[in-house]
Amino acid sequence: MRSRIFAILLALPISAVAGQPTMTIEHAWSRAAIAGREGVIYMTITNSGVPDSMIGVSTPVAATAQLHQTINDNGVMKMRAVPSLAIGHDQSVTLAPSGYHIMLMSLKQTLKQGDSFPVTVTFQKTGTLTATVTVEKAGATGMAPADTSQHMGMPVQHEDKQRP
Ligand SMILES: [Cu+2]
Repeated sequence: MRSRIFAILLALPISAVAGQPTMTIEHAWSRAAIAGREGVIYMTITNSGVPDSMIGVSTPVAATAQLHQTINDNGVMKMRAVPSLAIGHDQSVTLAPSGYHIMLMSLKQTLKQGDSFPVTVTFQKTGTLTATVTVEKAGATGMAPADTSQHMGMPVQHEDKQRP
């Protein structure tokens, strides 16, 4: 009896002892992109547990995945890598165009509209969480039906690429 209880406790991540999962990922989506190029993932993360931080991300479809933030630097949209993203108790954070996003560098495969692939997000306290990403069409904004021309034409630069 004692060993059985012990085994059950071992099988549960600490955050799940209370019952419900405390960190959830919803509406994880990407855009169609070509192998070798860059891709992107957006999602909504909701935290019903203790304050936590997203500290890492990985996916089998890209050599490197990084959390990025798009910033407006005197009218020029730029992207920069950010080491972590804090998500408070009962807080929901949406990674969306023009804000936070997961940047995929050197895609290992072409992402076609309708495809899906896994992404694993690491949180400081909750640990890892894997979600399924759905590939939408190139230029998709994640908002139903929207004019994408403005986003498409926006000059977006990687800050790190401008430095020697
Ligand atoms: Cu980026």
